[in-house]
This record gives sequence, C-alpha cells and structure tokens, in this order.
Amino acid sequence: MKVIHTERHRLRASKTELHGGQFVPPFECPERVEHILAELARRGHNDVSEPEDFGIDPIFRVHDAKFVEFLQTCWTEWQAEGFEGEAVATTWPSRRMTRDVPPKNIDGKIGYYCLASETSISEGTWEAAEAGAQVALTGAKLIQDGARSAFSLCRPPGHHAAQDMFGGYCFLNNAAIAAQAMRDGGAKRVAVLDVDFHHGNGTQAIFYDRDDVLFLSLHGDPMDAFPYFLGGADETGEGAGEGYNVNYALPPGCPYFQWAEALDDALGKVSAYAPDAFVISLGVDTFERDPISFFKLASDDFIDYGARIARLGLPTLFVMEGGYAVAEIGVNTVNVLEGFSNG
Ligand code: Q9C
Ligand code: ZN
Repeated sequence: MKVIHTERHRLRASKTELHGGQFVPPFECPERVEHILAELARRGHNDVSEPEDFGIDPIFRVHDAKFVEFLQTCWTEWQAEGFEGEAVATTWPSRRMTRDVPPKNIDGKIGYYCLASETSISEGTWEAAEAGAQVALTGAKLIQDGARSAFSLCRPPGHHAAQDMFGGYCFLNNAAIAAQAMRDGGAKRVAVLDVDFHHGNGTQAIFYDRDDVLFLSLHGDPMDAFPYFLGGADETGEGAGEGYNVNYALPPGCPYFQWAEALDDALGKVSAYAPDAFVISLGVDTFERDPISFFKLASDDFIDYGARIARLGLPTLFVMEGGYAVAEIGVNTVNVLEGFSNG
C-alpha cells in the first residue's frame, strides 16, 4: 500500500495543551508520526512518497474562506497583540451569546473559530495543517487513479475540524477534503467511516445535509467522552442528508466484540450504499492503553478489523487521525493496514 507523508507535519509542534487545569506537553505530538514510519519500515512498507501540491482550492471546497484566513493569520496576530504564550481561546459564542459575528481582536476571533481550548495555535500550525491536507488529497488522487488502497499519514489530525471550527487537535478536515475531492473528481458517492475513538463531529457537520457522502462514526458516547456535544445515535442527517449520518455511541470499557458488532453494522450500511470510494478516518485511540480514551481494543484486534474493512472490496483511503499511546501507535496503525492488505 502506498503511504503519503511529509516532514512538514513537524511544523505542528505546540508546546502546550490545557489538560486538567494545567498546561502539559500535547498528547498530539510529532513523535506519533515517527513511530508509525518506523513500524512501516520495520515491516517492509517502503512505498512512501511526498504529497503533490493541489493548491488551496480543494481546501475551500470544505472550509469557509474566513476560517482559513484566520488559521493563516492567527499566530501573527496573536504575537502582534503582545501575548507571550501560545494562542489559546478563552471566550466563546456560547448559548445566549451567539451574534455570529467574528470579532476583530484576535483574542475574540480565536474563540469564535475554536471548539475546545486544549488546542493551542503556535508558529507553523497553519503550514503543517495545509501540508496535511495535501497528504490527504494525494491519497484521494491515488484512489481516483485506480489504486485499491492508500494511506495518507496526515498530521495534525482533522476529523474534529468543521467548516469554520478548529479544536480537538484538528485544524483542517483532511478526510472531508479527500472525500470532497473524490466527489469533484467524478465519484458519485463516497462513504466516510470514522473509527477514531472520538466522534468525528467536524466530518459530520460538513456532510450533514448531503446524501452524496455517507458518514458513519464509532466512538465513545458523548455523554462520557469528548467532544461531548455531538455524536448521539439520534443525529441522522437533515434535509437531503436525512438517513446519511450514522453514529454508534459506545460505552466506557467497550470491549472489541461489542465494537466489532457496531463495525459490522456500519460496514453493512456502507455496502448497501455502494459508494465509488471509501475513506477511513483512522484513529487508533481505541487502543486499551490509550491515555485519553476508554475502549479496550488490543493490538491484534486492529488486524482483525482491517480485514473486515477489506471484505467490502471498495477502493479505500486510510487517513490518519488520533492515537496517543505513542509507543504502540505504529504497531496498531500498521496492523490495520496489513489486516486490510492481507484480508
Ligand atoms: N486533555 C483526536 O483524536 N480532549 N482528537 C483532550 C485530554 C480532546 C482528540 C482531553 C481530545 C481530542 C483527533
Ligand atoms: Zn481521537
């Protein structure tokens, strides 16, 4: 399987994450990719290439122009304000404060576009996010050109980012940008299955009123897990998209057999939808020793579910999302890819 990767992911290297009332080194760190690359190499997956440059237009197909401009200028404006730390949102257009106007001041503007304050913006964040989107787009092109599968080793991740929101370690929605590019390239229907531990709220929001992209997500029940305010089974889409959004909200401690039951149900729906292409938002934070998640998947389970995904026989693009058990992230990720390739 071809792997797309760029060193530019390293430009996303913020020093702070607000966690439990303290600033800690971020869980979402550059070392994650190093571990995945090392495991790919160790197991003979040497077909690793640089992304092509598709420019900014395919990003605008998913994200609002003003939001993109905010990401591009946030760090400069934050520094110009005289702030000494990384850019962190502290004020939101919350309930009963929703005038829906982006403020001029960066301290207000960052709150307008932010969904969760654990994610600091720092120097290089935009450049890394933009490069990550190109990694996703390059994978989408490989699938369009006839590959059975490809792995876009995106970092930073993307699935929490909506049209005009960043947070949950995400800035641009790589999987959504890839799915949209596939549609624009001629695919009639695309299915996106999100197996990251967290609900893919951004991807859901982007495609919520559409029937040309089926979105399904298996995740920790939002009553118990980030992003808390979206991801319920009753969110089924709206307008033309009614019935084309499927959420599996799973409980704390969820063992593999229960997770796999939900996966099989989701795969049945994907099969019935008969998409031209399949995008997997691949987070491996479902792992039993993930530091911020509560599912109980063991490393071998990742091989098993990779094989189940392969049985659909669809052209499949894997897009990297989360996974924070850094020492095991490589094994778990490559297990999915090999399970798929051998399955
Ligand atoms: N401080 C992805 O997996 N909550 N994002 C942080 C720990 C945010 C996860 C809790 C988790 C975001 C792509
Ligand atoms: Zn996650």
